Amino acid sequence: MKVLVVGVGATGGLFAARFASSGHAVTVIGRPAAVRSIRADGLVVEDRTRMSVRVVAATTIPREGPFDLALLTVKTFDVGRASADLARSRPDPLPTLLPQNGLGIETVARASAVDAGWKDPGPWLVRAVHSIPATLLAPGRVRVGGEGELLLPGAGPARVAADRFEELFRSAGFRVRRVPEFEREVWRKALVNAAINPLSAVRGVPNGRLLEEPWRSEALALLGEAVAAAAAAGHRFSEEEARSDFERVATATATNRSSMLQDLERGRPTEIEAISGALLEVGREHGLDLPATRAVRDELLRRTAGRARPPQRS
Ligand code: KPL
Repeated sequence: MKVLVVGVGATGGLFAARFASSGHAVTVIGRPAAVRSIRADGLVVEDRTRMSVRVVAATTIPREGPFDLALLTVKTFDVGRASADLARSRPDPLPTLLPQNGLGIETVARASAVDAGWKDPGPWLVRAVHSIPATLLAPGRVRVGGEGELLLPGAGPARVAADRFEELFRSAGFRVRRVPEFEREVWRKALVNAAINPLSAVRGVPNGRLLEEPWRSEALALLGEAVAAAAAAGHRFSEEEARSDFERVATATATNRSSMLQDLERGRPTEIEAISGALLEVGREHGLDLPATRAVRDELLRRTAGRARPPQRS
């Protein structure tokens, strides 16, 4: 398949490298430093071994050349811009994957694509949830942090487009699961991210350390508040279910530094607003106080001094 990967950070880099090494024709869109490094040395993935694969790299989405599938593997706050850039680059929609953490991603991507000219992107935009940990070592160089899987909608308007992504990811050796009640899975992941990402970032510890005190109690307080916000939004999870999800992900990605910790350490904006900020928004709408979530978000905002941005339309 001809695959366009917009955003070549940890997740985009890993996906693109695995697709290319499975025989797909991959074009990646990234920042100038990543593009320079990929053109010179290939896209490098360090797992148990080190592999370097050749992909086409560019800083802007090419207008020419048909692609079968696109993945927007940019950060939450860049989804609107990337979606608009893609829609401006071709008149007709193509199956486009949105594998970000956080809430409200599809709404932003759809609105930006419509503003940029796509008529009915609904069946083409495929929200995905994944737990495949990766670390960006340097532009164009990624380390795999453990096992994970990709979840795709098993029902709904984007089901047919999701079939194509299932085929692509399976052909590249990823574990894929289709889920009929997909919005619930988006929330399930948001609960885990709400407990792991901001806390691991402000405490500066890898995910597995959150299973130990004193961090465990803090993580469980964040998780409890996220469960309450989810219920207010119509998605019920028992405390036990949410706790076992948190423990499973923290164990499977124990040595991984969460994406938010990586962003904090690299001086980048973080995804705090699409995770904790979105939960606080739900809390406000439903009269719920979420003090632990507010405190960790405020702490992160203090540390990043204006770097965090919510998902926004282009
Ligand atoms: O989604 C993640 C992230 O870091 O953003 C987890 C699953 C917590 C892996 O680190």
